[in-house]
Amino acid sequence: MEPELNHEMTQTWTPERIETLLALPLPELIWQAQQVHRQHFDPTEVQLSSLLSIKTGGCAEDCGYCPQSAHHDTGLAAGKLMDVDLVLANARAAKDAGAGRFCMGAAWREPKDRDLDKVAEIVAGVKALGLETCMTLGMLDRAQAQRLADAGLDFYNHNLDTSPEFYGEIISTRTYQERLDTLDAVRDAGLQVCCGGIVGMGESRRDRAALLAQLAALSPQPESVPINALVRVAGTPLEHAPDLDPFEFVRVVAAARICLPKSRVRLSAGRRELGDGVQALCFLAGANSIFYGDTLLVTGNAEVDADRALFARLGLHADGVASPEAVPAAAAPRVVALQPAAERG
Ligand code: SAM
Ligand code: DTB
Ligand code: SF4
Repeated sequence: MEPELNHEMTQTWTPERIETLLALPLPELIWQAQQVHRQHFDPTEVQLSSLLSIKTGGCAEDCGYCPQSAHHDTGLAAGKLMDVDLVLANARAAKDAGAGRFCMGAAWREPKDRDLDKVAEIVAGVKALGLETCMTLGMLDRAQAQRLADAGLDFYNHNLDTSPEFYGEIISTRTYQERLDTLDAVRDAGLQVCCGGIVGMGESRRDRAALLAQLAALSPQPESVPINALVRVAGTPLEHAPDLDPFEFVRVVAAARICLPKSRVRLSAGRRELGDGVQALCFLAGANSIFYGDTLLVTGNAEVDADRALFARLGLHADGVASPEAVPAAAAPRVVALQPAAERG
């Protein structure tokens, strides 16, 4: 018997409703997600975003998962805001490898106004290469969000990370409401919103449902929804978080697809560790975006060559590219420059 599909947008996605979805037998859940996915997207098409850390480490916030927090000893040296030329060299390499969007992250609680001059220059340069631009710089006030919009930025990433109830177990230096306020400022400035969370921090299924309910309640819903699997980094408080059942991750992706029907649902951190089989299930469950490139911000990612092989094996193609054969043949390497020790800190 065919399961009933009854997901009118008018119904509110409460945590209870989403928890019921998460508890469905996996074939039912994936079938429902596939039907929603096909209403809005080509199921063989995946959007590729590449990441670059433009200001690494030394962050004042105490996010329990994050290798870049100054509160945790992860052995990561803090750097300064990267020079425009080096950012552009990395953006060019990402474009040559086939990325459509370039996402730049800074380990800041919030940017200082003077930092935004250089950030605006970076946005203009990356856009001029023909890439979509995304920044994730921490909290913004309304004037800062407007400044980024005026600079031509396309997307701002700011994650809710988990449920309001579990949030205080993970972060003490800022509130959930502050995250929501930044998201409001970003949306009101006319920027597109990228907002998601992390699975595998020891939260319950109910917390996962409550996170998705928060994301689904954003109005309009975020254009991009990164679903991260926790990367357990030595020296962080979550170093010993319990193993995440990969099928639970697939369930979260499927439920995200159902309650965020028009959003790009992105397989984000932890994708390499999921392996090819689980990633394939995630694509079947409605994921249609990945972080693409050999590194995330500071930790490793699935390798570009492995992704290209996986896409070819699954018959997937990149956003804007007609077939797997049309993806550029050789991936350009990441451009790295070590900062002299004197400039660190
Ligand atoms: N500082 C800014 C902020 O917190 O919004 C931007 C950068 S921050 C690294 C961006 C996001 O990366 C976090 O919100 C979190 O969802 C994700 N993240 C950080 N460390 C992670 C980890 N170890 N595993 C999975 N996701 C992680
Ligand atoms: C998101 O949701 N995940 C990305 C991006 N947005 C900025 C970051 C993942 C970070 C993983 C750990 C690291 O390399 O720092
Ligand atoms: Fe890491 Fe961002 Fe939290 Fe800073 S605010 S510790 S960079 S997740």
